[in-house]
Amino acid sequence: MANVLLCNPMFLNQSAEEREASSPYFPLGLLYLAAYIRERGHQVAVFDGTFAEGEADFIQALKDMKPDVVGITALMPTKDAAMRLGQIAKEAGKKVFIGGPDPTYTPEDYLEHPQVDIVVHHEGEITLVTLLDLLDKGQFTAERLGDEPGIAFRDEDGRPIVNRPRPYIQDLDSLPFPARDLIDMDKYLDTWREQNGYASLTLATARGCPYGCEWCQDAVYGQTYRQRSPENVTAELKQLKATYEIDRLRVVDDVDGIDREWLEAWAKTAEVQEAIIPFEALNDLERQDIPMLDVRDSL
Ligand code: B12
Ligand code: SF4
Repeated sequence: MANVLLCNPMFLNQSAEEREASSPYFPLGLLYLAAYIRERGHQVAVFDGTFAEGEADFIQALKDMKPDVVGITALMPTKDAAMRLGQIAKEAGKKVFIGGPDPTYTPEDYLEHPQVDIVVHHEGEITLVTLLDLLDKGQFTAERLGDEPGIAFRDEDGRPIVNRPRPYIQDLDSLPFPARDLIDMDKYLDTWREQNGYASLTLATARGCPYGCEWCQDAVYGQTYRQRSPENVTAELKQLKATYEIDRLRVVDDVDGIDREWLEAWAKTAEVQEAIIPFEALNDLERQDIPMLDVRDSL
């Protein structure tokens, strides 16, 4: 089975803007991927730049873990750092995969960087595990990659090929909860507490947005709206309450509060199971009738 190091190239100490925002960004996408590939038998660790000193720590992680594959996530503002880590990994002889919102928008741009072997676009879990399985079976060839949805790669002549997106996962309850045990959660929560007076962590209840605004059309989870069941989300809340000292949740869905029945069912299930944690949504909630409301007003 493959040995994988997943990397978050966001170094807090290199970004004054991020430090000012005082809400260190949990690499939730990487934690979903880590949980998914771990469940399928691959070995995985996360290099989280958030509290690292710098690139020397990444070099050390490569030495300690000796991964076959380095998978890096990227947003527009973290692209340069992602490419630097990719370069270091390539020079150390690793296969380099890159994914996340920005590579999804511009896969060709990422393929212009020779250190990138594969761009994974859109939802990542099934695509990543499929690539790792191909590696394990010795089938990681341009011919085989040509059939694989959800990736962009260079063919044997070095031409960029962007394959069609992979169909989305319909049953989100089938996903394991994010592997939060692979990052230093206490450090995140302490930082939140120090800077904001409360500790908050992120949670996703749904993927996609049905509205399709033009500028956002090719987002990671596309023009779909897939919800976890209220029971599945409540089970995660119970796990979070049992494991961490947290005051709030940040719901990081693409769009919030559009399914009133779902919200009511979630509120009821969480109440029955004594799993309520106040939450705040990222969008400015003006729909003040939503149950378990945004907690900002009450503080
Ligand atoms: C929540 C959120 C925030 C929150 C983060 C809260 C927190 N503390 O965690 C806040 C408000 C802080 C924030 C800030 C910003 N955000 Co924001 N944010 C989001 C949002 C709504 C959800 C992100 C999320 O958690 N997704 C859930 C996880 C599970 O999904 P994921 O990370 O995409 O991972 C999946 C795939 O992408 C893929 N994948 C990801 N990485 C990798 C790596 C590999 C190797 C593989 C194989 C696959 C893979 O697999 C994962 C599982 O399917 C997205 C919209 C969206 N849906 O993408 C915008 C979004 C990511 N944000 C965006 C932007 C621009 C920003 C800011 C730059 C805004 C600003 N000007 O300050 C900052 C940058 C923050 C930073 N640290 O770099 C853009 C990015 C655009 C781009 N081209 O990069 C997005 C896409 C919104 C948009 N539509 O424009 N953001
Ligand atoms: S997430 Fe927001 S911007 Fe994107 S399609 Fe949905 S409503 Fe529009």
